[in-house]
Amino acid sequence: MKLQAGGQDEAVGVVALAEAIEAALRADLGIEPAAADAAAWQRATAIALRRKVMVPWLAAEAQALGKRRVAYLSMEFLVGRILGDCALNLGLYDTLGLALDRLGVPLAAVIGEEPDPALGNGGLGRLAACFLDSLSTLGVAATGYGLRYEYGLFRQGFAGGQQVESPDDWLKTPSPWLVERPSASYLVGFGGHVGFRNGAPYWEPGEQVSAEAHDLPVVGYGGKWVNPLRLWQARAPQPFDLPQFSRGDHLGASEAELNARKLCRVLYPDDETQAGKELRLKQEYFLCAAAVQDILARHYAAGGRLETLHKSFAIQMNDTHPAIVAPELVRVLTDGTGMGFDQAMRITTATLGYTNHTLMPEALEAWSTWTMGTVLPRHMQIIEQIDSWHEKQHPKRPVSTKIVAFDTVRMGNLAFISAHKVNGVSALHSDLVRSTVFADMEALHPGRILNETNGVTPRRWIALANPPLARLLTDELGEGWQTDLDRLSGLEARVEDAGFLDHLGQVKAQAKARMGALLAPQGVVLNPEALVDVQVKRIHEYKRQFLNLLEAIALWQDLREGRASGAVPRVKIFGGKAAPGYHMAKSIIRLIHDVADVVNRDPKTRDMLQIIYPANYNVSMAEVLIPAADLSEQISTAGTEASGTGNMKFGLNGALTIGTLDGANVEMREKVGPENFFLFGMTTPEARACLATPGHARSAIEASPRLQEVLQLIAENRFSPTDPGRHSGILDMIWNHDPYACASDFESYYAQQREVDSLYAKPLLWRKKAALNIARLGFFSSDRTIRGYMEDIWNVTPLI
Ligand code: 26Q
Repeated sequence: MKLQAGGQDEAVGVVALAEAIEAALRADLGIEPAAADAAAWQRATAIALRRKVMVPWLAAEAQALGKRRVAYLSMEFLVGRILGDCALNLGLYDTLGLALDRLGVPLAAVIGEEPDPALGNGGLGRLAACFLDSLSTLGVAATGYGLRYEYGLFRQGFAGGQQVESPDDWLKTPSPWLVERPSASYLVGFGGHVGFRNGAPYWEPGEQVSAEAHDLPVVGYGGKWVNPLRLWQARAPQPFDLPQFSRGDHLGASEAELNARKLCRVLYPDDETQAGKELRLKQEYFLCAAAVQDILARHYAAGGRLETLHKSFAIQMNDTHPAIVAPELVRVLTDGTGMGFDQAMRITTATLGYTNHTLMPEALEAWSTWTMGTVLPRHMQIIEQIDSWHEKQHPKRPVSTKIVAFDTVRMGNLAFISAHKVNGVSALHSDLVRSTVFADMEALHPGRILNETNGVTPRRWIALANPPLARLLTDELGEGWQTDLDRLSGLEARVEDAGFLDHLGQVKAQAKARMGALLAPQGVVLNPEALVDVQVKRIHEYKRQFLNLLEAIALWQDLREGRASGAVPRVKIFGGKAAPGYHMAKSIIRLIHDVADVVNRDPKTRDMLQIIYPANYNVSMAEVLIPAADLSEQISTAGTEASGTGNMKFGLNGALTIGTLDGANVEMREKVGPENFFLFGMTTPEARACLATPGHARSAIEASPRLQEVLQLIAENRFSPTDPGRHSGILDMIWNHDPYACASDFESYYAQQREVDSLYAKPLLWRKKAALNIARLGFFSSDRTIRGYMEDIWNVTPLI
C-alpha cells in the first residue's frame, strides 16, 4: 500500500536514491555503511534529499526575482521534523522507504533520529509553519524570517509528577537542513545615542551585532516551489580580540562573541504572558532589523528604490512580537535619505499587516519607555513621532488608542497604527478584536480589521501523520485532495456505506496501535477498545485542563459507586508544557499526575478509565496522538481561545469534538453540523456575565453535588495521601476565584461527556459522525487561509 503514486520508473528511482544516500554517507560524512548507526543514516538521507531540493529552490529563486514577495516575520516557527515532510513534498516518500529498505535501515528509525526543532511555544509558531507550507505549495514567493535559537523550547520531564525543564539542544549535531548563507550578513545596532547630522537625527548605536542567515528550505507539495525560512544567528562582528588574547586575557578576548551569542541562545518559553525582559526586546529588534536589511537588499537587487518598497514587499507581523519593524522601516526610509516622515509612514503602512492572536490583557506586549529608550533610542523617538502623526489625523482620539501612555509603549497600538490591515484568526475572535481590545481603533479606522480564519496543512497533518487515512482518501477521492481539501466533501456520499465506515474504523485502529507503540516504553498498556480522549496544548488556566480533570475524577467516582451504567472504557490523554514560571499551570500538571496515579492503580476501575500524560509534547508527538483520538477536547472558556488549530487537526483525522463556542470551534460546528459536535458551556457574553458576578464559583459548586464530591476528594487528600494539603492552592482557586469558570461550566460538560459515552456505544453511528467531520472540514486547510491573506492583505498572486 503506497502513500504516493510512484514515478515513471520507480525501480530506477529507488536504486538511484539508495546510491545517493550511500554516497552521502561515505563522501560527506566519512562513514562506511557497515559502521553507520540510525543517526548517521538520518544525516546521509537528509543530505541526499537536500541535493534534490536545491534544483527547484534555485529555479524558484530565479523565477521570483523582481516579483512581489511576502515576508512573514515571526519570533516562532514550529516546523516539526523535516525529513519525512520533505520526502513527501518531493513525491519521494515511498521511494525513500524502498531505498532505505535496500540499505537495510527502516524509514521510521531514520525519521525518528531527527531532532524536532522546537523553535516555538505552541499555536502561533505552528501556524507560521503551516503558512510557510501553504505558501510554497501555492507557489507564492515568500520568506519566513525568524531566529535560529540555539536552544528551542525546553524539554519537559516529570519527576514525582512535577514538570522539570531541561535545555533542548537541537543543534548538538548540526542540522543538514540549515543552509548557511554567508552572503546574507548584516549589522544590527543597540543602545548608544541619537546625534545630529546636517540638522537631521542620526542613530549612533553603542553596540553592534552581526546577523547571519541560515535557511531552511520549505518545499511545496509536488516539489514545484521552494521558499526559504531564513533564521538569523547573532555573532560578534569580530569574533575575537587577538591582541587581548595574546596579552593573556583569554576570557575577555571573546567577550563580544559571548555577548552577541546571548541574543539567540534561547526561545522565551512563555506564551500568553508577557515576560518584560530587555533581552526579549533585543531579540525582537534583531529579527526585524536583519529582515529589513535583507528585504531592502532584495529590493535593490531587483532595481527597486526606497520609494517603491511597498510595491515589491508585503510584510506580515505575526502578533506584536515583530512590531518594532514599523519604526525600523520608518528609520531606514527617513534617516539620511531625504525622505519625509509622512511619505515614510505611507510606505510603511502600505507594506505592513498585523495578525492579532490574543485578547488576553496579560499577553499584550508593552515596554517601558525607559527600556525602549535605552535599547533603541532612535526608535523611541520615531514611536513618539508615529503617535503624534496619528493624533494629528485623529485629534479627538481616545487615550486607549495612544501608543505611548503611562510611560509604556503599547505594541498592539503601534502595530495597529502602522499596518494597513489587522486581522483576527477566527470569526469569533475577529469580532471580539473589533468589539473589545481594538474597539476604539475600529471606530477610527473602520474596515481595517478583518478576519482570516486559521487553517492547517493537510500535507503534514493528514498525509504525513496518518498514512492509512491518506490512502483511504486517495482510494475514495483520487489524488488531489492534498492540495484541494474541499474535495473531502466527496466523502459525504459514502457515510452510509458500511464497507467505507469499516475501513475508517481500521484506520483509527492502526493509529491507536501507533500511539500504543509510542506509549509502551512508559509501561502503558492500552485497551484497544477504549475511547481515546485527548487534550494536547499548552497548559493554561483558560484552556481548562483542570475542567477535564474534574470530569475524570467525577467519572472515576461514578465507576466506583456503580453509578456509571452508560460508561464506555476511556483513556484520557493529556499532553503539553507549562511556562516555567507559571505556578498554577504547574500545580495543575501535578494534580493530573496525582489523580492518574490513584485512578490507574484502582483495580475496580482500571479497565474503564486510564489517565495518561506523556512527557514533552511536541509536533512529533502530535503527529502520533492526533490521528489516534476519538474525542478532541476543545474546552476553553468562551471568548478566550483566539482560534485553536489543534481542533482542526483532530477533526480532519476523524475525531469528534467536545467543545465550547470559542475560537474556531464555532465555525467548525457550523460546518460539521450541530448534531455532529458535542457542544457545552456558556457563550462568550454568558461567561463574561458569570465571571463578573461575585461568588460565581461558590454558587456553581453549591448547586452541584457532583462537583462538591469531586472537590471533597481532592480536599481529603485522596490524591496526595502522603502530602496533605498539597493541592490546597488549586482548591482555593476554584472556590474563591475560578477566573475561567470551570465550576459554572462543569455540569454542562459532565452531561455532554455522558452523551459522548452513549454515542461511542453505537460504533456505526460514531463512525458515521466521524466521517462527516472529515468530509465537512476541508475549509480548514491553511491553503484556504493563505489565499485569504493573499487577496485581502498582501495583494500577491502565485508564480506557478
Ligand atoms: C510575549 C512576550 C514575551 C514573551 C513571550 C511572548 C509570547 C510568546 C508566544 C506571547 C504569546 C505567544 C503565543 C501565542 C499563541 O500561540 N497564540 C495562539 O495562536 C494560535 C494561532 O493563531 C491560536 O490558534 C490560539 O488560539 C492562540 O492562543
